[in-house]
Amino acid sequence: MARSVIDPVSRIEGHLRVEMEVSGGKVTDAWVTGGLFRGMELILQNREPADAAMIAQRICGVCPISHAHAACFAGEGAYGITLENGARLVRNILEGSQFLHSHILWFYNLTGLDYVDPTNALSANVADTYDLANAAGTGNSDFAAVKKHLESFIKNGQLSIFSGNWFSRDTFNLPPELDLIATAHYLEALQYQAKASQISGLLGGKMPHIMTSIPGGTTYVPTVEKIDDALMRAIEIRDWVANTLIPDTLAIGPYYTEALGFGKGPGRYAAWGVFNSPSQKPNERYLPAGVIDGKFKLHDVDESLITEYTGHSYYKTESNLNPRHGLTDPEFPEGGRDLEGKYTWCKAPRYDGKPYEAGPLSRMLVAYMRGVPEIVKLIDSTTKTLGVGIHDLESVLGRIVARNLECLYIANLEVEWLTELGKAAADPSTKYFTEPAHETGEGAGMWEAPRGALYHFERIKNNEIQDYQIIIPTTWNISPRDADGVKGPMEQALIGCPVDDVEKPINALRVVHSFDPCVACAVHVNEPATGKHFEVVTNPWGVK
Ligand code: NFE
Repeated sequence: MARSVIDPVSRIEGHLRVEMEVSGGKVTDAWVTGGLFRGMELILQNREPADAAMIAQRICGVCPISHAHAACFAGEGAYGITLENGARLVRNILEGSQFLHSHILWFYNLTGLDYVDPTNALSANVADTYDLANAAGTGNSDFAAVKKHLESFIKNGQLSIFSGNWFSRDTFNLPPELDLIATAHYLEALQYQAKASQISGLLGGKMPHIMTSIPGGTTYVPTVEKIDDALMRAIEIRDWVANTLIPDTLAIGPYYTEALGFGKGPGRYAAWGVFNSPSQKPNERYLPAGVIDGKFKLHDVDESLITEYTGHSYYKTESNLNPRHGLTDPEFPEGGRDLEGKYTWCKAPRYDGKPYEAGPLSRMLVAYMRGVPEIVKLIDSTTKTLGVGIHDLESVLGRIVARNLECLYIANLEVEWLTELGKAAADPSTKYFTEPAHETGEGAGMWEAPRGALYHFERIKNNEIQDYQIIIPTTWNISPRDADGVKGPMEQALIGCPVDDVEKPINALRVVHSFDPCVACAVHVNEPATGKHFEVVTNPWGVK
C-alpha cells in the first residue's frame, strides 16, 4: 500500500488536493479536499435581487453568466414572474457563449495536455501531418510553423506549460503527427475562446461578469448591427467546433480506449436543465432537467430531496438541511485536517440521500433519455463510430465525449438563437422585461453552469434579501463522504484507477480533469463578522 497525492491539482481553478491509497497498481481509497476559502452568501444579505445577479457572478470568472442567470431565476421566482420571449433568447445566447468558451478551454487547454505531448510533436513529419489531418477530417493549420515555434521554445528553455512535468513519454500514446495537430489546435482554441467571450461582451456589456441580465429580463437592446457581429462569431465557432474539435476528439479517443475502463462515478446523474425553450419548463429545456438513479432510471427533479451533509467539512452547521433552510457556519477544526473527520471546505450535497454526478455527462444522458432528437443522434452516431455502448460513457473518456458533443450541440443552437433574435429584434412587439408581481416571496434558480447543476435560492421581504444559498456544480463532484461514509463522486471515480507510479499518477489526474473541477466555485464559506477564520486558512492543512 502506498500513498499518492496530487496537491495542488493544476490546470483547474482554485486549490484542490487529491489524496489516494494505491495498492496493486490501483487506487483503493481517495479523499478530495477543497482548500479554498471564500465568502459570498452573507454579502448578499439585505441587498436587492438585482444586486445578487451582479455580485454572485464574482464567485468565478469562468462561469459568471450561469451565476447571474441562476440568481435572476431565483429573483424571478420570488417576484412571481416568468421571462418574456426576447429576454429568454438573450439569456440563452449569453449562457451559450459562456459554455462555448468554457468547453473549448477545457478540452484543449485544461485536460488536453493529459493526452497530448507537444514535445513529441518535434518528431512529426510535416507532410504526414497534413495527410493525417485530412484523413481525420480535422482542420489544417500551418503545421510547419507551429513545429518551428515549438523548436525555438524548447531551444530557449521556454516550454512553460508544455513542459513534460512529471509525465514521462510512456504515459502518452499519440503518434508525433497527431501531437502536432493537437498542439496547433491548442493554440487555435485560444482564438475561438476569445470569439465566444466577444459574443458575451456584445450582449452582456463585458466579460467576465456581464452587466445586462437582471431579474425580470435583460437590459440589452438588440440591434441588427450587434446581432450580426455576434452571429458572425457564432458561425465561425460552430464551424470550428464541427470541423476541428469534434474530429480531434474522434482522432485522439481511439489511442486512449483504456480511459473507457476507469473513472466511473456513483452512476447517478443530476441535471437541473439549461437553455429555455419557449415553454420555459425545465423538462423541455434544450438540455432538460432530470435525475438518473443508480438503476439508470430517469426521474423528474424534486428540489425537496436535496440536502447537504457537513460532518466531514469545516462547518459547525447542522447536517442534512435542505438548502431552502441551509446555513453556513465555518469552523476549521482545532487539530487541523483529518481524513477520518473533517478534511475539506466543501460540503457534501446529496439527492435523495445519495451522491450524484453533475456536469455535461449528466446533462447528455438525461437529454438522451428524454429523447431530445439531436442528442440521441449525436450520442448514437458517436458511440457507433467509437464501437462502444451508452454505459461506456460512464468513464473518463465518456466525460470527454459528452462535453465535446454538448459543445457542438450548443454551437449549433447559438447560431439558431441569434438568427431568431435577429428576427425578434425587427419586431417592435418583442418584449425583454417583466415587472415584479410582488416583492415578498422566495424562489430557487435551478439552472446549469458548464460544470453542471447550479442552484441559487433567495428569500426576500420588501425586495430585500433575507436568506441566500448556493450549491454549485463542483460541490456535487468533489464532495466528501457523507454520514453513511459514502464517498463523493470524484472520490468514487478515482477508485480502481490504474497508477503505475505513485509519484506520477497521470491516470488519476485524467479522472480529476474529466470533471473539470473549479474550486473557486465549489467552496463557499460565509465570512463571519469577526473575520477570525482567515487566520486558520493561512495553514489549511494544519501542517506544523
Ligand atoms: Ni468556477 Fe462553475 C461552472 C459554477 S463550478 S466554474 O461551471 O457554478 O462547478
